[in-house]
Amino acid sequence: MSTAAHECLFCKIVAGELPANRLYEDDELLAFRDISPKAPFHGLIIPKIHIATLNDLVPSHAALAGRMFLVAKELANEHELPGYRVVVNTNSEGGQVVFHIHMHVLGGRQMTAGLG
Ligand code: DGP
Repeated sequence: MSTAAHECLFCKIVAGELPANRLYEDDELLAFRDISPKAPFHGLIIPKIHIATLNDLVPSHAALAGRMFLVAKELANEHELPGYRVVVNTNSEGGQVVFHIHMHVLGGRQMTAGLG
């Protein structure tokens, strides 16, 4: 399933048309708190451009995608998370609900071993 950029929830957050508790921003990336946190710290990192899913990444996105990991590390450091988990749900079968690629960063509690 894909969502046109003009009706995408996360594009609206990027554009400032919907509020979000922003954690990090640069020219290419935005991070904000998840509205329904699954851990004491639950951030979402997104590219500002509309990319629907991990399957839509192409080689020209490599630096952008790599920088999402660097922002995850920065957020973890800034929020003093000794350990954390990053997750990219992909497609409905992978638990993806919002079709604008995003990296979940979860921490602030003990994560269970394994991924269930
Ligand atoms: P996923 O299942 O991977 O597509 O996760 C989407 C996440 O997005 C989910 O944890 C809840 C969060 N979310 C959905 N709508 C909003 C919103 O309007 N604002 C914020 N901050 N988070 C949202």
